[in-house]
Amino acid sequence: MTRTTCPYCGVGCGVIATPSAKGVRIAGDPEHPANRGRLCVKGTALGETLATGGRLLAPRTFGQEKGWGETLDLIAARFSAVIAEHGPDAVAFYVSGQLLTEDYYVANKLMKGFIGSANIDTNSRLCMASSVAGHRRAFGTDTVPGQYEDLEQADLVVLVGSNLAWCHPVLHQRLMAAKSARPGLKIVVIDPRRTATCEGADLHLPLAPGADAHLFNLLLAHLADTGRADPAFLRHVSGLEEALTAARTSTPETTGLDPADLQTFLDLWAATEKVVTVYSQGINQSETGTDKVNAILNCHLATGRIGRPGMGPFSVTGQPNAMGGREVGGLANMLACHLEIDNPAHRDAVATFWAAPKMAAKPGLKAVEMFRAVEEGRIKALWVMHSNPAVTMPEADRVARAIAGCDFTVVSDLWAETDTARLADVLLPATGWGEKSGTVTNSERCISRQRAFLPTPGQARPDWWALAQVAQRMGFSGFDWQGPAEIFDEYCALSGVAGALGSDFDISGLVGTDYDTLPPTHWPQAAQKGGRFFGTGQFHTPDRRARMIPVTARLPEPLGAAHPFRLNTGRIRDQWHTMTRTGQSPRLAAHLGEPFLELHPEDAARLSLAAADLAEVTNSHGRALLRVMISDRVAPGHPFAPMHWTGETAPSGRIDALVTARTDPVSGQPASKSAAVAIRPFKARWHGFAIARHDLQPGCDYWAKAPIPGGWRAELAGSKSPEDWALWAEDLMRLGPPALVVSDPAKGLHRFAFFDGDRLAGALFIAPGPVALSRSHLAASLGTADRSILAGLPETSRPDPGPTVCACLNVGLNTILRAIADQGLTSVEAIGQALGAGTNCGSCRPDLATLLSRPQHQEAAQ
Ligand SMILES: Nc1nc2c(c(=O)[nH]1)N[C@H]1C(S)=C(S)[C@@H](COP(=O)(O)OP(=O)(O)OC[C@H]3O[C@@H](n4cnc5c(=O)[nH]c(N)nc54)[C@H](O)[C@@H]3O)O[C@H]1N2
Ligand SMILES: Nc1nc2c(c(=O)[nH]1)N[C@H]1C(S)=C(S)[C@@H](COP(=O)(O)OP(=O)(O)OC[C@H]3O[C@@H](n4cnc5c(=O)[nH]c(N)nc54)[C@H](O)[C@@H]3O)O[C@H]1N2
Ligand code: SF4
Ligand SMILES: [Mo]
Repeated sequence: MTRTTCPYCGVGCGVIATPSAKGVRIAGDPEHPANRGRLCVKGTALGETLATGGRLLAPRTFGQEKGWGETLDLIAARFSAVIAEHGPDAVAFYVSGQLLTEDYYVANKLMKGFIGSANIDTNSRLCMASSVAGHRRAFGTDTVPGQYEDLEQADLVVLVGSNLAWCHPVLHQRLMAAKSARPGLKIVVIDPRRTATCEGADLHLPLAPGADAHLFNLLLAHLADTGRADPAFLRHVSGLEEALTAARTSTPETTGLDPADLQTFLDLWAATEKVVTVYSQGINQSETGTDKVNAILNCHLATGRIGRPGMGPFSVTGQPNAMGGREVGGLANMLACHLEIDNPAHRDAVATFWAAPKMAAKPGLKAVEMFRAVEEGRIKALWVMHSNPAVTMPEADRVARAIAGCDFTVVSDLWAETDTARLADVLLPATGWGEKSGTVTNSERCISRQRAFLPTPGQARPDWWALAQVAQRMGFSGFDWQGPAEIFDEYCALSGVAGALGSDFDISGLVGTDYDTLPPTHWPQAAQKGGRFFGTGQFHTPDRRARMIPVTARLPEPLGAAHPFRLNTGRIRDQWHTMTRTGQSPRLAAHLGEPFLELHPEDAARLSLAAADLAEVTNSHGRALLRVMISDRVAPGHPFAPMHWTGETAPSGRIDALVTARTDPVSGQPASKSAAVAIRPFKARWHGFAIARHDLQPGCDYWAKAPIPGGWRAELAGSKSPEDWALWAEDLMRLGPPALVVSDPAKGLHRFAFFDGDRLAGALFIAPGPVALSRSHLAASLGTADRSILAGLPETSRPDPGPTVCACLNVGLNTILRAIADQGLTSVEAIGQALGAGTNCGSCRPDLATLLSRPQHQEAAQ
């Protein structure tokens, strides 16, 4: 049994992993302070994502497997040659908030201290950059003041631009548990969309997209007008008057909110001292993200509601080591340990500590600029590590073309087939979660160990090792660590240097610590009892005062007639980003198995789109085909689509092809939630659904695939019908001729079943409209001797469970709706008792609450 940390979200839950002959048993660590034994569904399913079949197991150079030595020599030589000819700024690293701190440290040291450029940026630019910039403007450093406990101790928790129930599920469960123990704890959700997080909330404010800074400006003015400003705390703060003057330019109409709801919110916030404002991508991923952050911070600073139990602004981090990356200086405009690249004293101190021959003297290119420089040939050698930018960067098609056109690209990943890996000249096989060791820092500044408990597959190597080897081969010294413990030690020592310069990030007390047994450790260590910042001022600005920032709020650019919809994007409960790991689990794919467009009923009617039709979404730089899901949870004109599908899983569902590359001017963070798009029905001649024992590689206009137990399922559609459906089916299935065929060409209906002996090995269903058959029933037939399959309906003895709601116990929507109706269930607990749903990890409890509150839900065939 090994204690480690979950590799997904920034909650940073402790996991106990126990490998056995049957696979790895995963449990929540009862001793970890973040989760105390809880896990969400993604954490629970970790054991299902550790198979090494299909992994990249050896380095590949221009498509050929090569040894590590030769490959590392090549990388060092190519990077050195580019630097010699074009200077250090002609190379770049694009890294990730999922790297371990030790990997990050090495990448940063190599680029900023030895190559002499700061062209290292991270996917955190797409994620946390606006929070970082907002913190630095207000506090002087990128310091998160609070901790998780504050959500439990507050009397009001405001969740703004955060779908906490789906994206930080264990923290959300902690909040809900606190609320049920103390119903006086109020929760307000501010999100244009009515998300699962709204289920447990007292108030949902469906504000106009991008209007957050207006809302918090109105709040600031209201706080001042109702005498809530705290004169004692304001001695530690400057800029109140200027911030108020700017705030008073915002008007209630700009928020699009019901005036009574708006007033309720203003009064509640004003009257509640213990208030925590949690914010995430609805705030950060915006052209005005930094201003939105400061508009929130202003309200906490004016009232002194910061750094004390149960109060403060709280930017929750997305990735497992987003916070660690910020601490270690992973962004192009930062140095390690909260030191600043623009500050000569900071630069000199780090250069001396590293014995760096060529310290970068200016900030490097931020993600969007970096890929533009790649496109324009200014960057000639690029190393992408632990990220899939060909999918997740805005204007993703353009980014993919830029990477393909780069003179020399290295990609370190677990897989050779990701959309980005396919474009690389050199592929390096990385060790993954469970195979490697290091540390991560979660949203509340808790440093936790990830520990290896699996053998290293093939020739995979940790990311830090590949970086250190290249550094040595480029002739640099100071990269000869024997393992992550030594790197961590060096990093802790560097933080002592930073501490001496006044940085708050000083973990030098951990120098020489027993790395193997390092327990979850909050910093600042000195504040073990409190673990919070700024309760008594002491900001990291020259005058030690926080700065309130005047925010002149701006709404996003109005939409033009050509692209009249504003596309919101984000996450779904059971998938992680580009699904390279979660996408292997049938259990996780059962929740939402296809890219979709959540569209308001009025928009759908206007566009003549019915539920389950395909919509074609376009703008000047992208196109996507998405399954229509009609729902009044989104506002008219403001549809939502998930970010998870890729060239591997649904090539026409890559949503970032449509996302705008416009960025916040301060943070450089792109506005991933507000692309202007046009929508029209996709005129499919035929729709299809397939199941097969083997991976499917359909070649039609639209397809999306997902794993099912013992095989794959795929949704299909095309604008042209093949001449011979039987041949097409054979080509798709690669299982010989079909054993059963049902065909009615006049109606456009064709069904084929393929058997291996008496076992069903594949089936294809073609119809002129969306295929209305029970997906779960068909998936369950794979591998059985069921020859009634082409009827496509569940046998009466086996009612169709419908799409999965509870992924842990595999309970479907129809089963739950029937039980609610038949047994008169009225609470989430009662559903749990009747069906087990929601009783394991609890991630689906908000979804169960939705079903209870909306009994008019139709049974669904999925
Ligand atoms: N299941 C799952 N969990 C994850 C991840 C995952 O891939 N899957 N990824 C992790 C990562 S890296 C991150 S960064 C976090 C992200 O966690 P969140 O930020 O909570 O997730 P998102 O779905 O990106 O967006 C949050 C909400 O912002 C809303 N929004 C859009 N525009 C606006 C606006 O103008 N104002 C306001 N107030 N809200 C708006 C959206 O409707 C959406 O519900 O999740 C982490 N957790
Ligand atoms: N439209 C839209 N786009 C978005 C967002 C959004 O809300 N909307 N959110 C943005 C945000 S907040 C984020 S954080 C990004 C996330 O975007 P990415 O980081 O690009 O997405 P991932 O799928 O997490 O990519 C991680 C890659 O690392 C690989 N990998 C896994 N383990 C290891 C390892 O140990 N070592 C190495 N070297 N590789 C490994 C995985 O196989 C995968 O290919 O997406 C951003 N893009
Ligand atoms: S909430 Fe879920 S995904 Fe996030 S760290 Fe915990 S178990 Fe992992
Ligand atoms: Mo993120």
